[in-house]
Amino acid sequence: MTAPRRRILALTGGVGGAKLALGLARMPDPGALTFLVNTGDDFEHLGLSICPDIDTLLYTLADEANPETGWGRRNESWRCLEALAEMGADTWFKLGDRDLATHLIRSAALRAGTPLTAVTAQLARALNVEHTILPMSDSRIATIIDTPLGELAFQHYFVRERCEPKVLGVRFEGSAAARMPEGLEALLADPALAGILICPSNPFVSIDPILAVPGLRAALAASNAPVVAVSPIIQGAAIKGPTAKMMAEMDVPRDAVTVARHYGSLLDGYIVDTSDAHLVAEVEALGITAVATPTLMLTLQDKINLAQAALDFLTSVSESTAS
Ligand code: FO1
Repeated sequence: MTAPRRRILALTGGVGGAKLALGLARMPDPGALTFLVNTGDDFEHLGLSICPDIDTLLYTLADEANPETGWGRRNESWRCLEALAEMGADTWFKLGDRDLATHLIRSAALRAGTPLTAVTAQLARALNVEHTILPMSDSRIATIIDTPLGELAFQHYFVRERCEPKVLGVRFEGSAAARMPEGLEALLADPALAGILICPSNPFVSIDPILAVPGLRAALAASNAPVVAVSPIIQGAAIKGPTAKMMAEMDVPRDAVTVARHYGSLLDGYIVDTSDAHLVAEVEALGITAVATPTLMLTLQDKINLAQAALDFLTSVSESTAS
């Protein structure tokens, strides 16, 4: 009898998370990967249902992502956006012509009553993505950012206002009534699940919305598989996006330790960048096993190396908790 395929669950949102996701998928022996993806960024725009983090991951894994931006599709054209501008419509959110195909397919399917999980699986098949992409919920959850301008829906804060307003608070509208996606509980109970990885995504607006789905954080913590996070902060700065700016606005120290403290007891292990190796002891003082390894992902090989290091670390954390 052959052994069941090793399974890994990775929580991700945004471009930083998708980089590690690609590294995992391109390892020589990735096993069966499931990505649990933030949908708090989703919104309705020009009548279309847009799921930016799902699409960033789909396109990245399909080798379809725009290499300059990390979001949207490669070989893109912008004729529709140009026509929208000529007709005086909103163009602050840039939808390319090829990207529009995804939004049209998704919007029609959702309108016909197909759950987001099923539409996402359909899009993954269409783009030849073999790994499983699970939205964090089939229910609608919207990340709302409280700012001096008032409450802003996530894309209005992130893209339209370019993350400039000070963040006074974050809430996840609809999360109290949301349910975990089908299949997640079975995965968490599967003995073949070797580990749970939290990608170096923004903890406050990419990972927290996932953990806010009722029962989800507790289910991850209760799983026999170890939970390991990769720090999105290197030497006090985020590689991309507003993580460090948000930390300054929240008045918390802008370093990798703060992120480990934020995830707290959920974590069995934590990975910091080699340049932050001096923080390992501080993380371990929180009761979390920590390791330092290169986490900056500039090339595909960097991504694969970090994925391999994360899986090796998951194995060693799992062996030390079992002994
Ligand atoms: N990000 C931008 O900064 N500007 C855009 O115009 C923009 C358009 C866009 C279209 C489709 C899509 O799937 C993503 C898009 N993003 C854009 C990225 C996205 O809004 C953010 O990176 C995420 O929501 C943050 O994780």
